[in-house]
Amino acid sequence: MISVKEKTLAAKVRSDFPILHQKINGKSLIYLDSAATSQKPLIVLDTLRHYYEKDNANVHRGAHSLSVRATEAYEGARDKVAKFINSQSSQELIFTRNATEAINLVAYSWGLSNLKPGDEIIISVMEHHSNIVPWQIIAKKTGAVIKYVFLTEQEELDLDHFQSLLSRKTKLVAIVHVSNTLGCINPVKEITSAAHQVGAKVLIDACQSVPHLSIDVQQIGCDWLVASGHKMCAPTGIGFLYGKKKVLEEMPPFLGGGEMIGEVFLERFTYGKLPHKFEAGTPAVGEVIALGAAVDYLTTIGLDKIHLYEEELTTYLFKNLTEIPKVRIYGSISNLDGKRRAALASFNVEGIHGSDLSTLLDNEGISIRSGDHCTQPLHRLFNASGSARVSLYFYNTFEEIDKFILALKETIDFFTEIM
Ligand code: C6P
Repeated sequence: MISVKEKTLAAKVRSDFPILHQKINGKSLIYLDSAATSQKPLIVLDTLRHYYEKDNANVHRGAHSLSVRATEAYEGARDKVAKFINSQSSQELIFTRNATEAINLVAYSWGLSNLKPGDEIIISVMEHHSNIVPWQIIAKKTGAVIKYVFLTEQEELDLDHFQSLLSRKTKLVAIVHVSNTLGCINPVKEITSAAHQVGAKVLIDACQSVPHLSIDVQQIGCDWLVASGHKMCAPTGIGFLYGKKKVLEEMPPFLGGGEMIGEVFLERFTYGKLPHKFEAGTPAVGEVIALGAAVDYLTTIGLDKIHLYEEELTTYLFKNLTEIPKVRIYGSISNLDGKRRAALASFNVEGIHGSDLSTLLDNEGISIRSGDHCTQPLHRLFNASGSARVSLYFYNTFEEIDKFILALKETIDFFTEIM
């Protein structure tokens, strides 16, 4: 099935992604691993190259022309990203290496100076290790206690359980917006408002939502939101932390060094204003500017258009995947209209290891992920050491899904024969 809509979006954008037009093991590449990292459009690659060819200089440091140009482009990118998530001000947007570093920034800066023994941190069992391990480290250092929100029988976030965990002891709720393994879209606005009612702060891990959904931090109301550029068409090595201005102002710096200071004396220092207070050292200037180009690119296509198209792809993927015997999909499959499911499916096939599946599909030019997707506690709940995962983006086509489904069926048949 090739939809008419496919001709107007995937077909239109595919020429923007040179990497997609190559053979892998003699077959046309079908890239179904965008949740791990997305591919990059030409405009992003060109922006990076242009920066290093024409504008390369350190930022905020020199009065010479190149430094002025680099600084303007760097701060211009901050404005673009801030606008992209509807932040009130660019001062609320801190560049980090990735989402992981952004969560660690909040954990070490806010967590260490605000949490005390007996305080509670609520996270969920579906969190990525990046939103578990930093809190375990901080809980150990401060004596705070971690409470985990469990899943419903439908394998979605159990909101009743979440409500029951909330109390005046809750100081922080840190929740993933879109699970990278279950694919569910969690109701972050409602979660934020419930957490605020007991006086807790809220951090949203938006790594898997910012690339696919229109995000409005003011509407969500969260105190912090984190994402990685490499999942949203930008290069690796760049991510961001959004924080409410008042909350960021009250937090001490995370790293010390150049850029983040006001004045330095032999015995003490003062720190600079937002956002620079949290950006110690020379930043990833080219990557930031390229992230700005990625945001322009996504905005020009339109996040609503991307989301609608991905909903259709997701519905089509699930319709086909659920018909294959022996396939166990993780996460709710009762919302197949795509509305509460992101464009990914983690699954296991009875009797076949996920990494064998991935290797055999790679022989057909199809890239899917296998492993624990950095959600070991979640996989443990399912008694699985890992799973295979297909994840889509707006450059994927219905035809690619057809080829993946066919190759998967053939792989299962092959294993059934030799077993
Ligand atoms: N998930 C995946 O294949 P970093 O590594 O900092 O860019 O992103 C960490 C991260 C945090 N939260 C969620 C929900 C994520 O999905 C990820 C990255 C990749 O699913 C790599 S494990």
